[in-house]
Amino acid sequence: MYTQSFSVPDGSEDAKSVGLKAVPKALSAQDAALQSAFDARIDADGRIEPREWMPEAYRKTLVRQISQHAHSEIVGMLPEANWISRAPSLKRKAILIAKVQDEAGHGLYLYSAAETLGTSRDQMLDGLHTGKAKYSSIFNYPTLNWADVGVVGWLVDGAAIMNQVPLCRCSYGPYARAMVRVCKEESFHQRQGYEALLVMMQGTAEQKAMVQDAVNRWWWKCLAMFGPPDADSPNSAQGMRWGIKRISNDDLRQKFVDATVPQAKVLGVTLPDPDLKWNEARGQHDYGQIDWDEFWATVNGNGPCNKERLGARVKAWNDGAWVREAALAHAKKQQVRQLKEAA
Ligand code: FAQ
Repeated sequence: MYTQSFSVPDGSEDAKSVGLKAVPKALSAQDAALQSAFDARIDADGRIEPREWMPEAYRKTLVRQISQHAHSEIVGMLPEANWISRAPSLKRKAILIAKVQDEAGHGLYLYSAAETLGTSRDQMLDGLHTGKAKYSSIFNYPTLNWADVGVVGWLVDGAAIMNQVPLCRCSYGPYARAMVRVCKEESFHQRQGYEALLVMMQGTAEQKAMVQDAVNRWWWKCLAMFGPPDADSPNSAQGMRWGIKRISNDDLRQKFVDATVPQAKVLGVTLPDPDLKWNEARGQHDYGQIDWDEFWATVNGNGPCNKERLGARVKAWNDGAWVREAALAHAKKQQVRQLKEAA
């Protein structure tokens, strides 16, 4: 019977229906040479550039991760943009406008980086708008008051930086280069959030309570942002092998906890975890259990704001149709004019 598996074409419906694993196609001599040159570059910690040969699975993984990252930046504008009109002063309004604008810029660099892999922006946006593509779980929670805006800056941007600094060393050149600028801007975002909270913590008892309440609501969601535990992370091993991911989900989460505990102390807030304590032997903090059921429910579309967020993005896309049509009509008109002038 084992011979049957060898005669089943790669990935065919027949194979799937009887539960057989697809048999990888043998590489041609030319592909084998390209593959070993690629592997050697990865092993030497080199960069892969858009026009160079790369395995299809590497390309696919990058499109998945970079487009999801871009979608996160774009959807991530929504919870904060809600507060632009309600920011407590002109200064805070100007800072928040700049931050939200930066997130839009990050989304655009990242879509451009993903486009170098041969996937169009329309394809990526279609994935977002039809709910097929993921974006970060964290943006499916509401920003209930002004303290939430500070906490998003401090903790959400703080977690984003922790995850993104290693991506500046990603093996794919355009992604790594985009991340350098993104990280510089995220660093400003994190500081502005922390500073806004420091000011509130010098205010009234009510203001202090607002900050503590916001920290209580966001802390666990930020820990989950780093993705599932390493043992349940299907993409990690290959992502690390390819030099896309440099530090694992759990190791980044631990670094974030260790960096944030002293910041919380300076701020004067408590992190809502009774199990959070310094472990002398490990030289790191122990922390409690993350609610992974809640995380997966949110990732799979059932968080508190998933429908609202996606609805807002689809509406923006539909409302912008006339701008895209006008830009295309203008470009066409210019092309015709240039052709006429050249004739
Ligand atoms: N939310 O096997 P792994 C920001 C999915 S930007 C939703 O571990 P991987 C800036 C994952 O996609 C924040 N889904 O996957 C800002 C995979 O599903 P798939 C975004 C998640 O790729 C701040 C499945 O679970 N940052 O905050 C999440 O090796 C403030 C299994 O997971 C990035 O995207 C999640 N949290 O590792 C903006 C950074 N975690 O695709 C505005 C780049 C996991 O197989 C305001 N991305 N999943 O169907 C990465 O580093 C990685 O993709 C991870 C996931 C670490 C997110």
